[in-house]
Amino acid sequence: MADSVIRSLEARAVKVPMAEPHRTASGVITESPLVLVDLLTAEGVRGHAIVFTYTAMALGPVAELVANLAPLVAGRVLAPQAITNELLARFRLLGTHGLLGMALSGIDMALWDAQARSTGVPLCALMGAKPRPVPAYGPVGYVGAKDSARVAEGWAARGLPGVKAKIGYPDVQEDLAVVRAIRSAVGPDAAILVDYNQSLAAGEAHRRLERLDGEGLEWVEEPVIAEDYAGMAGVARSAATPIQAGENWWGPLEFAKALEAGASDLFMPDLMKVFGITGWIEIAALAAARGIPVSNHLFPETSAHALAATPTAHWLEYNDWWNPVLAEPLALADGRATAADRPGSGIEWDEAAVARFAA
Ligand code: SMN
Ligand code: MG
Repeated sequence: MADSVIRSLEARAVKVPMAEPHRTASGVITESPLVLVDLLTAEGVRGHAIVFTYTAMALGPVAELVANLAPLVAGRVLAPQAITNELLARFRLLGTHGLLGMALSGIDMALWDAQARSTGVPLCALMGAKPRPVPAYGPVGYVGAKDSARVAEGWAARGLPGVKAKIGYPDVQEDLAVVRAIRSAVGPDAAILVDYNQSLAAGEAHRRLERLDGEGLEWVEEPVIAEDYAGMAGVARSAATPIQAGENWWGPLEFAKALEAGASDLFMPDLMKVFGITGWIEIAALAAARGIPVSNHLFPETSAHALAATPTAHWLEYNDWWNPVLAEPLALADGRATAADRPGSGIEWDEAAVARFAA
């Protein structure tokens, strides 16, 4: 089969409105600023990917970064892992964390999508796997006990076996009240996960985890600053509840550092921060070697493929924020998410919506 050659790479900026702001202890997401990455091969095959910039302040710069990187990719033979690793090496002096890392990760996801489409297989098949159902949990924002229970009840009514609540209220009593209100709403068998979004100092984290340990939680996520491997490891050692982290670790090397430090019991890479599928594959292998359960952070459509190819796949974080610009969002059935069994990652734009939300 002749090699595919990349013809072009384009970036479009959109702002997708949210039904309601997503509050966390470390800030509020009021809309989804997205860079839509489109790669076209000489054979007319397209690869699509999303970069989520969290704030509109970063939207223009990331879109421009992707556009500025296009000449480094156009004309190249479509070889996702080789291209990503060459681009990472090319930017050693600048450093590949932050906005550049996000742009490179988005390009990587588009490269893998295009390769899967040109091969005529689902993305996970390129990774050696078949689509398979992964248990999914739904998000609950930092909205107090009553509304947290209401939102959790909504996810349970949709058949999801888990919910994740954002906590880190001024007093640990409020954290406990939220957890207990959700438990009353979802019943004894559902999984309750909580997320501090890096909001606690290590000492406070120890104190709060002691109070939470009796609540039967599935995990406590990012209790302290993500880069504080030693602080996180101290909390992980003393807490009975598993510690979860990873959405803010950049690439496989930071997961290796976290592993060496014993920083977390569980891993949850964010495809947009680990250099896409290329980085995820390395992290999945590291986790498999040590038996560390792996979940995703956001990017549900592409993460469903990545998790299908992850030996220690744990939970899929479901999120529907970007569904308005997707022609076929990730489907849920019986509380599980299964990667789209068609060529590529499953990412297809709803072009009318993309035009409507153009930034
Ligand atoms: C989160 C934070 C910010 C935006 C989306 C999601 C959260 C999570 O940390 O784990 O889902
Ligand atoms: Mg989180």
